[in-house]
This record gives sequence, structure tokens and C-alpha cells, in this order.
Amino acid sequence: MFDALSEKLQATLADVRGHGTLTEDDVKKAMREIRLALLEADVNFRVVKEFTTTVRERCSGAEVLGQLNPGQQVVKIVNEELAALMGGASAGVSFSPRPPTVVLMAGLQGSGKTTATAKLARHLREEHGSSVAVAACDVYRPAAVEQLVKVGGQAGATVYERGTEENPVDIARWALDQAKMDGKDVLIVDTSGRLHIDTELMQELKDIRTAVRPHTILLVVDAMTGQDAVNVAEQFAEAVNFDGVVMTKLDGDARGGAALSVKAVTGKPILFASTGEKLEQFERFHPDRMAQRILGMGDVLSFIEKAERQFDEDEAKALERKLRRDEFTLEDFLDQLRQIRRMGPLTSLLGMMPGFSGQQLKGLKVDERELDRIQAIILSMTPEERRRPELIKGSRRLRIAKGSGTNVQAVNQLVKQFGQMRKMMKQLGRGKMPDLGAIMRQAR
Ligand SMILES: Nc1nc2c(ncn2[C@@H]2O[C@H](COP(=O)(O)OP(=O)(O)O)[C@@H](O)[C@H]2O)c(=O)[nH]1
Ligand SMILES: [Mg+2]
Repeated sequence: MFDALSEKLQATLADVRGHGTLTEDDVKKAMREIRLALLEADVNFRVVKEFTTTVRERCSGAEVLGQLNPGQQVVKIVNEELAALMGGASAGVSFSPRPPTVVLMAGLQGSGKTTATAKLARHLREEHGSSVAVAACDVYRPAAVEQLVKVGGQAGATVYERGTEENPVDIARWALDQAKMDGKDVLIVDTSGRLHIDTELMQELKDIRTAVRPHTILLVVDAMTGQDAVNVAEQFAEAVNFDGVVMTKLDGDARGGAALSVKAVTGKPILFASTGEKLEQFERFHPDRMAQRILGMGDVLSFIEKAERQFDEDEAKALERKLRRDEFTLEDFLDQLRQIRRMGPLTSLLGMMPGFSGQQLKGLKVDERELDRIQAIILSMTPEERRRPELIKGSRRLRIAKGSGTNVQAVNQLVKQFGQMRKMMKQLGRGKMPDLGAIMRQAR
């Protein structure tokens, strides 16, 4: 679901997360990338414009600049605005105080109405313990009635059908009477669709609406059709006001545009998401969870993946061999340092783990400048010196200090620390657990 969009947004935000402080330019660049990602995902361009404007304003305001961890703040803002874009807090179906609650399903042909009718019936039975009936009001295709009889039955709903000879409005009215007599909690009315919106279809929906006075009208929208889906929803909203959207076929290669735009364009929330042909592939739509899923936030898996990508297993094994043979050089050390740093600042890495809040991270200070210094010092050494640090004495020490913009003392300290580290690693190789604290204290 939304894989491409998700990947792009995550990459952009990983970049931002890596920043200790953010300039207006950083924010601008990130917004440009977010804008492109959304447009590529087929999100309505007006929606994209509004979205990026809001996010940029919030990011440029006091909310971000000058804060302790601006990168994380940006991620938080994007997450919140993404959730708001899709409808904020999630809503379910509301029940009528006087049962049966009547739900009218509308939508184009092939959008997934009949399937969604059965899925919703199953959902209401399982989640709310409702007794549910469905009405077969698509009389234009004989197969449509059979289809509802089959899937409605599988969903445990009573199916009210009168073949294809009668008028759909009459069938709907009759079904409502039946539902009342049978003491059903919910009646879901499946209707026919057309390939395109036409006045005939709208009139039929309006007539059924008048006949059964639905408590809720759900518009079924095929996510795969992208912007078309949003246009259809807009036209439905004008003609027959609906209450919420069932977004179907989110399992396909839907780029996300429809799901992200429909609320902003029509003002109606997505209430349910359908993610496959099976009855159970149907769930309440939670904009906040969806936003988090798209951004991959607080996701341990993504954290592990990230780490794994950097520390390729083979490399790790080679390193271990080196450690055991005491062949670990400053060159290797620099390599390790670079790999760690490629993953972003240590605090932001921790910030990706669930359970670490920004508040907790305030106490934890990883001195990035210290890492810069170490890197600069090693880079100022010759390859020979990196392999054999014991060579570093007198004039070499001075040259390295000058080259790295540090001082002799700093070079000394690094060489000493490195020596201790090597010793520790040798112990590790022999299976003894070294006292890290003692080593660090000695080296100071
Ligand atoms: N992959 C996938 N297929 C779906 C989904 N919902 C419906 N379908 C399929 O889409 C086709 C049309 O669905 P149907 O319910 O008959 O649409 P209707 O014409 O609006 O009643 C059928 O083949 C369904 O199995 C979904 O969420 N995912
Ligand atoms: Mg149908």
C-alpha cells in the first residue's frame, strides 16, 4: 500500500532527521521533496499545495527552529498533517437510535459496492454483534443479485432479494419492512452503479434515499483509479450527499492519491478500507495509523533494516576476524565510524525506536563534534600510520594535529584510546568481558 510514496517520504524525513539544526533552506528542500512525492502519488495538486504550505508554516515557525531536535519535530508535523489530511480522528458507522440502522451503498460499477456490502455486514456482526440484513437493489445485472446472495450469505447476513424484475426503489422499501419485521439491527442496501455518473443513476439513488431514509450513505470508491476516484466523489457529493467513503482495492498498486485527497476535496472522511477480495480484508480506516504507516514512524523494523543495510553481514564477519587476530586498524575504526554516522546522528537513531521520547533524549548527549574531531584526526594520518599507530610520535603527531585542526593532546588521546580499544577487543576475542568504564577512564 502506497509503497512508492512511503519510500520517498521516509527518505526525505530520514534526511531531515539527521540534522541537528534546521535552516529555512533545509525545510524548503524537504518540502520540495514532499511536494514531488505527493504529486507522484497522484494526490490532487491543490491538496498538495495546501498541505505543503501548512507544513512549511508550522516548520518555519517557533515550533521547529531553535528547538532541541528540529529534525524530529518536522517528522512529527508531517505525520500530524498527513493524518489531518486523511480525516483526523477515525470515525465508525453511527447507529440509528431506532433500529434498523439503514446504510445505503453508492458508487460506480465495479468500485466494489457488493463486496463492501458483505464485508461491512460481517464487520458489524463481528465488531458490534449486530444482526444484519442486506438488500439486493442492483436489478440491472442478474449476476449482481446472485453475487450478493453468495457473499452476503458468507458474511452471515440475511439477504433480501426479489430477482431483477422489480423496481429497485420498491425492493428497497420492501427490504426495510422485512428488516423491521425480522428485528434486524442493520440493513445495508446494495445498489447498482454505472460506468460513469449519469442523471439516471443519481435519480435512482435519490429515490431509494427517499424510500428508506438511510441513516448513513457510504460512497464506495476504487483507490486504483486515483484522481478519477476523487472527481467521482466530488460529483456524488454534489448530487447525493454522502456521509463517508469506503476506499477499496488499497491492496493493488494504488499510489495513494485517492486516499490522501478525498477528504480534503469532498470534506467526507474515509470510514473503511478494503484491502483484498476476501471478506475479512476490510477494516476501519484510522488516518493517524495510516499516516504513521506511510511514514514508517516508531517502527522498529525500519530501524533494524536501516542498521542492517549499513552493517552488511559479510562485513561484520570480516571485522570480527580482524578483531580476533588483532588486525583492527585505525582505518577500520574510521570505516566503522563512517558507517555509524551514515545512519544519522545517534540521538535521532534512538528517536526512531518506540519508547524513546524526545524528552528522554534530552538527557542523553552524544557529542557529534567529538566524532567529527576523531574523523578529522584519522583522515590526517597516512595509511601507514593508520595501520600502525605506534609510529605516531613527535613530528608526525604535530603534523596530524595541524592537518586536522586539532592539537597534539587530542591526537595523543585518540591514539591512546585506540590502543585501549584494541586491547579490549583482544580480550573480547578471547571471550573475556572487558571493563569498559575502566578503559575509558585510563585513556583520559
Ligand atoms: N483486490 C481487490 N479487489 C476487490 C476489492 N473490493 C472489490 N474487489 C473486486 O472488484 C470487483 C468488483 O467488485 P464488486 O463488489 O462486484 O463491485 P460493484 O460493481 O461496485 O458491486 C470484484 O471482482 C471484486 O472481487 C478490494 O478491496 N481489493
Ligand atoms: Mg455490485
